[in-house]
Formats: sequence, structure tokens, C-alpha cells
Amino acid sequence: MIRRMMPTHNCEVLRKKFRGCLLGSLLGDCLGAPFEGDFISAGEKIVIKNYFDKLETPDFKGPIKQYTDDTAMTRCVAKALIDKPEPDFTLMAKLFVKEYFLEPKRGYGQNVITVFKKLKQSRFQDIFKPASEQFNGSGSLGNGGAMRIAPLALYFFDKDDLLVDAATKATKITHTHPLGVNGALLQCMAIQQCFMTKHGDKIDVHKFVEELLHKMKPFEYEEDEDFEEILEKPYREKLLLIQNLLHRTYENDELYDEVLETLGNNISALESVPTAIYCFLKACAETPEMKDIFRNAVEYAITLGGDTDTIASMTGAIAGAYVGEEHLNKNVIENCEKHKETIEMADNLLAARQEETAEMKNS
Ligand code: F2R
Ligand code: MG
Ligand code: MG
Repeated sequence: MIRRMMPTHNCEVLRKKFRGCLLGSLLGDCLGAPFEGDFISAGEKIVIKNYFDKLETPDFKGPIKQYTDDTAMTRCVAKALIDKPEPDFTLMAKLFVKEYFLEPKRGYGQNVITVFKKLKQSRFQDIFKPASEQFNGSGSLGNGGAMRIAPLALYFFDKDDLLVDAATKATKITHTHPLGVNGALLQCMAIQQCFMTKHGDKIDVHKFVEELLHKMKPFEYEEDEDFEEILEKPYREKLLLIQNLLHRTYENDELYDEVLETLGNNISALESVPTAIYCFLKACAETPEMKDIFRNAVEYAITLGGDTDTIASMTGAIAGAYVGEEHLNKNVIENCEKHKETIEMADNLLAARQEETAEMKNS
């Protein structure tokens, strides 16, 4: 993996980015949830735009937007790190299961519920075994690992090897299929790259994709020119498609259909993580003002339909880590469930990370 310089973020910027990322993930989930599973017509795209406009109106108060499994599990990952700064994956698994049985009606995937039940029955003896047995041993390729990974990307923002190890283990508690795991790694890397961008600097979207292509290489099969082996590099292929789509600057229905056909919008990690990255990069490429990037990215993610809560949540985590809390609309934040607790959680996660760093320096 690429070794890079520590960012020169001061404490204020670190806090803005931690909060921006976790609030971004929450907002995407809460705003996308009402549309999950929908096909979005041209008329509904206008309804979604009006929905955002209304939520952004100062002092608008509607029914609080409820979060789903995406946020419930993200909160568990963050809590595990806050409680035990040296990552404890058994604790993480216990928190997932406890949370599910407390509030089972948050829209969890069918397979993951079976994993939770098996984990509980086995008393967490081997936390990776239940997930590895699913789908005749191939494991889940759903986006459930990627949708909850943001706290780890923040916590290990400057420690590539630890990040890969921790994100892999955190994902394998429920998702052992390589596509499920690599989707979580790609989501982590996208958040990490945004996090490392100097606050206020514009992103070069093409370089952003190049860097992701480079970082994903060790996790996918290599080309063997001598033997003409079949290539298996599904995420890198999606990243190449993103590069291609980003060269298309005009907006029309054809491009919209092409995004759905090539990147996808469903609950598999392969057909949702690259889509979220594209939603973010498209907004960066087309939005002149930093203050509008988050909204444009998340609104576009929802207009794609399909797995709207999850794609919008992953887009929100990436965009929020880039723009920081200050460029998320305050009124929209206040209309989402547990927004205050999310801010507190982001601050506690940053404090846990700072304590861990101080302890390492002193030991
Ligand atoms: N589950 C949902 N949405 C369904 C509707 C919810 C409804 N609104 C409600 O309120 O009840 N959303 C959430 O699930 C997605 C994340 O899923 P996760 O955590 O990856 O779950 P799971 O169960 O592991 O996988 C999901 C489905 O994918 C298919 N699948 C996975 N691996 C497979 C494999 N190897 N072979 C074949 N199929 C595989 C299965 O159908 C799984 O049930 C997010 O959208 C989140 O919001
Ligand atoms: Mg959900
Ligand atoms: Mg979903």
C-alpha cells in the first residue's frame, strides 16, 4: 500500500471531518430510507429535490427521519472502538447482536439475521464461523460490511495496514465473500482519501480514482499475460467505468441509465460501493461551491433508486469526510434521528484515537 504523509489537520479540522463523516453517513441513511427498493421516475426526482429543499428551509420541522440497519451497525462499530481502543472484534460482534435484538425492525438483511442468531446460540465462540457458513460456504456478498465501515476508516486514517486488517475482520463477522470484504475495503479507502485531503482543497476526481485503482490492486487477482488467465478484478473494473463516466460532462437520461446499467444500485457490495463513490465524484466534478457538494452527492444517490438508504449513506460518509461538518445543512441534520448522539460519538471516537496515539508514544 502507498505510504503517505500524515495530514496536517489541526484538532478543529479533525473534529469537523470526524463529525462530517459520521453525520454524512446518518443523513444519507435517514434521507434515503423512505425510497429503498424504489424505481425513481423523472417526476419522483423532482419530488426528491423538493424534499431536500424543504428540509433545508431554516426552522422547518417535519417528522424525525428514522435511521435503519446501516446506522444501527455503524454505531456499534464506533462504540466498540470507543470502549476498546485496541479493536476487539468479539465486542463488536456482541454489540451487533445486542443491537439487533433490541431493535430488530431496522430493516436488516435476511442472511445477516441468521448470522446474529447463530452468533448468539454459539455464545460468540468463533465470531467468524456463522458468517462463513452462509450461502453454502461462500458467505454474503451484500453491502452490509461496507455500509458500517466509516468509523474504522476514521480511526485508522493514517495506518493503512491496521485499517485493512481491522476492516477485513469487522466485515467478516457477517460477510465473508471476497466481494463483501473488498467492497468494505474500497469504501474505507475512499473515506480515507477524502479524510486525508487538505481541508478546503478541491479534489482532482481522476487522480482520486487512480489512487483507488492502485490501492485495490493487492486485493484482486493479477493479470497473467503469459498464460492469458481470466482476469478477476471486479472492483478495479468498476473504477475504470467510473473514470469513463466522469469524462461525460453532460447530464441526460442516457447517462442516468448508463450509471444504473454499469455501476448498479442494488444490495450487493459490488453494485453499490462503486456507485456511492461515483455519486460523490460526480458531485465534486459538477459543483463549484464546496457548500453544495454534500447535498448534490446524496440527492443524486437517492435519485438512482434501488438500495437508496445504503448508497446514500456510503456517499454521505465519503462526502462528509471531505467537506466536513460545516458544509452539511444544519436543518437537515436536526431532522434526523440521533443526530446529537452522532456528533457526540464522532467526538468520542476522535478522543479515543488521540488517547491511543498518546499511549503508543509513551510506551
Ligand atoms: N435489507 C434491506 N432492505 C430490505 C427491505 C427492508 C425493508 N424496508 C424493511 O424495513 O424491512 N436493507 C439492508 O440490507 C442491505 C445490507 O444487507 P446485508 O447486511 O449485506 O445483508 P445480507 O443478508 O448478508 O445480504 C443481503 C441479501 O443479499 C443477497 N446475498 C448476499 N450474499 C449472497 C450470496 N453469496 N449469494 C446469493 N445472494 C446473496 C441475499 O438475498 C441477502 O439476503 C442494505 O441495503 C441495508 O439497508
Ligand atoms: Mg438500511
Ligand atoms: Mg439499504
